[in-house]
Amino acid sequence: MPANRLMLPRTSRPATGIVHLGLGAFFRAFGCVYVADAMQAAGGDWGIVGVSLRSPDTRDALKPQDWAYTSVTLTPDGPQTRVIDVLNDVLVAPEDPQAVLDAMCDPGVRIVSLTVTEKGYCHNPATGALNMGHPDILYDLTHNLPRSAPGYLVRALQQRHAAGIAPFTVLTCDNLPHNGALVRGVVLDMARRIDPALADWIAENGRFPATMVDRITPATTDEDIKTVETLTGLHDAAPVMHEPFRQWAVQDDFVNGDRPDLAAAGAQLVDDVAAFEDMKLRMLNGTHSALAYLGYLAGHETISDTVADPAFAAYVRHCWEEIMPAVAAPPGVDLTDYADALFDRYANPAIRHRTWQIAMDGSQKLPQRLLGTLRANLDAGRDSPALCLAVAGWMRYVAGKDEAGQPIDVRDPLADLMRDTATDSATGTVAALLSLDQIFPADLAAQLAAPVSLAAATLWAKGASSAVQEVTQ
Ligand code: CS2
Repeated sequence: MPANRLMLPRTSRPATGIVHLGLGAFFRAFGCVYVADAMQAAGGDWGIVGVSLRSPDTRDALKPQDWAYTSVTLTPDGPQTRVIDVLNDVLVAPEDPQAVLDAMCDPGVRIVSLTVTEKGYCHNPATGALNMGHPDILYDLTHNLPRSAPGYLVRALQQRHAAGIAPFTVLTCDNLPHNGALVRGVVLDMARRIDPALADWIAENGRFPATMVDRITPATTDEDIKTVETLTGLHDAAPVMHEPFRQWAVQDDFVNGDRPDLAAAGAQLVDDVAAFEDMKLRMLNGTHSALAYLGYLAGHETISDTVADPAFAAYVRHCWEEIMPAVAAPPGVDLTDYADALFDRYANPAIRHRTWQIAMDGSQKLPQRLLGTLRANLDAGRDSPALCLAVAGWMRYVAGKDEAGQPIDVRDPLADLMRDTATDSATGTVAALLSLDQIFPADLAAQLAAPVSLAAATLWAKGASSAVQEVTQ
């Protein structure tokens, strides 16, 4: 007999206070859980309307469940389930952009949060500025019904301005450096091109707090859906699977100070997020990407498989030795303890986080994950052979063929360009990819040429497993 569908009897629900753009597994495993905890601890009308910017899948899966879903905490000792019930609706932007703008213009909505991935900000990864060559940005500048996330923010703020409603706080939750300032810059640039008075109003009244978000959340698989059915006896078409760990550092800068009581839910409300952000992007995401490219090339399917290989376990620890001098620890944090905890998180065998998933969109990720650290080390005269090997691993990966000569399914906005730019040789590929100025500023490319070529020569000649061993010797 098929299991019953997950469905909670709901008598009353909190009014909507948040519209979230980019309702993927991560935000449902992270932001929605914090908001649920905050409302449980301290109340408030912070129900969430989720928006999918592309596909209807999440909406279609959650609608028959009245928007409730199961959050599964994957501990090494077994899973724990909990139903999360903070969504009031899910909209699919391309189906009805006006409905999304209407939701964002509801005066009860005081926060618009985002997890739209790095590329969703339509910026130049090397500079952080709005990419004026982006087709969605060009479209959104001349149309009232937008396509891009920055377009939705600007057009909704424009409508609120015209209607005399205060702006919402823009709460970015993506892994970008100085993410608050970055989204503010992109929004102001776009607004200024539409109406300078609108840009002035946003600059004066809008708020764009920076955040550091952290919870490992692999994409949900069909097998996960079956596991949840076995655990709970109920069919949930869109559960989220995640690690026990979570950390949210939020700059406490909201329009009218209006926000859920995130501190009651365990978030850190701070004046300056930069140190948290740098530490997490460089120590976690930097090594995640390093393990993703090199682990994939060595034939490892997940991060836990990768660090179960002693050569990679030694390699990732070596990477942290190179990264730590380039990170200023946030108050009260010991970076060595942080690295040890990261290793345990990566090794959690219950988390099946595919190297292929993390390898996506590297052109948008490399600058904040690896290149900032490399620049800091170069400036200080420190060598970083393990991190240069990570960059070489990314190059080999995006060149599009694995070590057996089989094609790699590279997902990246620059995938075609990178594959066409790469050559058959290590030297040619390194030179060609370093010349992409969307990723590598020219001065950094010049400094990286020699050490990355050295790493690439070993990687191409001997393969990823041997290369990671050699670099740690
Ligand atoms: C990962 C992140 O997919 C990726 O690129 O590095 O999603 C990572 O799992 C999270 O940032 C952890 O908080």
